[in-house]
Amino acid sequence: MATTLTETETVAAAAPVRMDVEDGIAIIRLNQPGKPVNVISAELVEAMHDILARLEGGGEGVRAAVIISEKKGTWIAGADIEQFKDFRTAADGEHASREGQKLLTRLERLVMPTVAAIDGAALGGGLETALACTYRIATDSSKTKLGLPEVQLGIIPGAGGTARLPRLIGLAASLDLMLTGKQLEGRRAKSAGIVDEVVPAPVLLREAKRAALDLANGKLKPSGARRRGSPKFAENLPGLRGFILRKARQGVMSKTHGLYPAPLKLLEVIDRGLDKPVDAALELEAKAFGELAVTQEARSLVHLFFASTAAKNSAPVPEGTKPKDVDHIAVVGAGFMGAGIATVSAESGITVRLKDMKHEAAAKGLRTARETLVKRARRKKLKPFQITAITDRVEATAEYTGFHTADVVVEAVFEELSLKHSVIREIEAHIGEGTVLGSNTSTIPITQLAAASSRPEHVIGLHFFSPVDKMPLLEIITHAGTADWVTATSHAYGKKIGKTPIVVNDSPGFFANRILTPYMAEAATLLEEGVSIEDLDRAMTGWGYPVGPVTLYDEVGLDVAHKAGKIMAEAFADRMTPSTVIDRMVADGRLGRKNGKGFFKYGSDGKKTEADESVYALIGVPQRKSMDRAEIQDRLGLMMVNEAVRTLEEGVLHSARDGDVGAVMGIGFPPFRGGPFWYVDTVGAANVVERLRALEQKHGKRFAPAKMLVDYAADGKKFFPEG
Ligand code: 3H9
Repeated sequence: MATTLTETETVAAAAPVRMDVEDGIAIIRLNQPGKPVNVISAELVEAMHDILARLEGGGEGVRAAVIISEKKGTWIAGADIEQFKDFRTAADGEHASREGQKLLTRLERLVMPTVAAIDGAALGGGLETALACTYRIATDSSKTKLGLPEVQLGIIPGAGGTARLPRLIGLAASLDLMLTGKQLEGRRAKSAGIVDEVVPAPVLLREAKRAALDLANGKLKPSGARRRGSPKFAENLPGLRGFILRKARQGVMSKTHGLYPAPLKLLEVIDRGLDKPVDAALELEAKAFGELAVTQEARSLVHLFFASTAAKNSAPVPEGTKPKDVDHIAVVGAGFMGAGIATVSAESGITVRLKDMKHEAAAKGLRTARETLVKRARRKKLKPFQITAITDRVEATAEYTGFHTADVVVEAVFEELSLKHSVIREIEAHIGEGTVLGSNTSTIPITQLAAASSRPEHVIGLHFFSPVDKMPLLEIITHAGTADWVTATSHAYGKKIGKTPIVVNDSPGFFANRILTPYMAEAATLLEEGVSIEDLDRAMTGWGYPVGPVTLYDEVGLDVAHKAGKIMAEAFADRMTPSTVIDRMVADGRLGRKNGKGFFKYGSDGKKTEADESVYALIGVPQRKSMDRAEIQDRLGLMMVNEAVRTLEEGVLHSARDGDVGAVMGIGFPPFRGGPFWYVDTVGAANVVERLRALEQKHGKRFAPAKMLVDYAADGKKFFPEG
C-alpha cells in the first residue's frame, strides 16, 4: 500500500522528480515539466540531490529505491544538450561533468539498493544514471534504447560512463558501444550485460519493486557481482588490453582519418583510467569532457542534432494542417528501392502492398524485403513471433488490389518520364480521394510528373536514398500545386519510418543531387587535368567525406551519373557541363561496381581492388599531375557549398537548417563541419567568397560566388546568428 513519508517527501507536482514511498520502497518518478523528454538539467540535478539527501537520512523505513520515468518514450535522454551551447571554456564543460559525476557517485554510494526501471530512451547521462544503480530492468518496448551516443555530439560520456561501463561489461564490448554511439533495445542490452532483466512495459514498476525488495533481502545479487568469469576478466591478460585498444584506434583512424577528436580522446581516457580507482578515472573523464565540449567539431555536431530534430518535428505547412495517419501503403516497382521502402515501412508498423508488373518480380521484391526485415529483427533479438508479425506486413501483388485503402502510394519504377506518367495514371484509377501519390524519383521534376495526373495536388516527390534501410534522409519535394495536407502527411510518414525528412521545392536535382552534381563534375574535370584517381579520393576522404568522388562514381553507376549529369547540365550549363570523362567511360562499357568495370578494378567477389590505370589513356590523360591537396579540397568542397547557398537563394530550400541536414544525411557532407551553411558561418562568408573568387580567376566562371554569399560577406551576416 502506498504511504507518504512526510509532507515534504513528496516534492510538488511541478518538480522534475517526485518521490513516494510504497511498501518500504522509495519510488523516484522523473517527469520534467514543460520538456518533451527528461534531461539532466541543473534543476533535475538539484532535485535529485534533495531526494538523495532524504534517503541518506535513513529512518523513514525506506529499504530500497526504484527510479522510473513518467514521460512516455523516455527514461532519461541524457544531459541537456541545450546547455552545451553556453560552454565558453573547457572549464565550463569540466564543471558540468563534475556536477553529473558528483550526483551519480552519491547515488551509487547509497547504502540501500537502487533499481533503474527503464522504459524508453536511456541515453548518455541517462544510461550513466542507470549504471550508477545497483540493478537495471528494461522493457521490451521498441522505444527502449540504451546507449552512450556522446561521440556523435563530439564529446565523451562525462558522468562516469567511461569508468563504469568497462568495469561492468568489459573493455571490448563497451568500446563497441561508446565509439559507435550504438543504441540497444532491451533484449540486446541484456545480452550485452548492461541490464539484468527485460520485462513488458505494463509490469515494469511491479517487477522493479520486486527486484528492489529481493536485493534488500539479499535474495538477489547486484549487477556485476554475478558476472565474474565473464569475458571481461580475460581482458586483464597481459597484452590483450593493449591489443584491443590498438585495434580500436586503427578502426577509428580508418573511419575518421583523425578528423574527430572525441573517439581518440575516449580511447586515451579509458586506457589511462582503467587500472586506476574509479575516482581517478572520473578525473580524467571530466578534464577530457571539458576540452572536447568546446571544440568546433562538438559545436557542429550539436548544431546538427538540433537541426535534424527540428527538421523531423516540423513541416513547412500552415499551422493547423493535419497530416493523415499512415497505416497502410502501396509501393509500385519491387526493385531494390521499392523493396527497401517496403522494408522500412513494415518495420515501423505499416502494412505494405508491394506491386510489380509480373508476379515473379513482385515475389522477388518481397523476398528481398523479408530477408532484410528478418536480419534486422534478429539483430534486435526479437522473438520469432515478433519477426513473423513484421514480415507478414508486406504482401506482393501483380495487380492493383488493395490500393484503394492505401494512405500513401509510392511509385518506384524505372527513372523514365513516360513510364512514370503511365504508372501514375494507372495508380490513380485505383486509389481513394485521400491517398498521397509519392514518386521516388531522384532527377525528374515533380512538376513534370504531376502534369500527367488527374489530381496533381496529391502528387509529391519522395526521394529515398540508397540503401533505403541505412540512409537516414527522406527528401520530400513539393511542386507549386501540392496540397498542404499531402506535404504534412508525407512528412509524418517519413518520421514514422524513422527517416529525417526535409521538404524542398521542385527544381532540377531538388536539393541533394543539385549540390552533388557540380561537385562530381569538378571531380571529372580534375581527372581530365591529370589528377590521379587515388589523390582525388584521398583528398576528399581527408576533408571528411565517407568516400571519395571517384569511388562514388563507381558506386552510383557511371551510366546513372551520366544520365543525371546530362539532365542537370541542361538546367545549369554554366557550371554543370560535364567533361567528356564520363562519356568516354560509358562508351567503353564501364558502368562502375555493378559490372565490375569502372575507375577501379574489382575482384570476383565484387570488392574494389585498385585504381584501373588503363582509364587514364581512355580519358586522354597521358601524364599524371600532382596537385596540392588543399586546392583539390577547395575546388570540390566549395563547389558544393556555393551551390547549396544558391538553392537557398532561389527558394528551393526553406531554410539553411534543412540544407545542412540534407547535405550531411543525404550525401555525406562531413558531419563535423556541420553542413555547408554551418561551414560558411564557421569560416566566415567573406573567407568563402575570397577563396571562390581566387578559383574563379584561375578556373573560370563556374566558381563565381552566389549572390547571397557575397551579400552575407558584405554585411558580416550569418546563416545561424544564434549560433
Ligand atoms: C550527455 O548525456 C553527456 C553526459 O555524458 C555527460 C553530462 C555531464 N537535450 O528526438 P525527438 C529534445 S550528452 C536537450 O524528436 P524522439 C529534442 O531536441 C546527451 N533536448 O524525440 C526535441 O525537441 P523539440 C546524450 C533534447 O522520441 C524533443 O526533445 N543523449 C535531448 O524521436 C524530442 O526529441 C543523446 O544524445 C537532450 N538530451 O527521440 C540523446 N534529447 O521538441 C539525444 C531530446 O523542441 N536524444 N531533446 O524539437 C535523442 O536521441 C532522441 O531525442 C530521443 C527521443 C531518442 C531521446
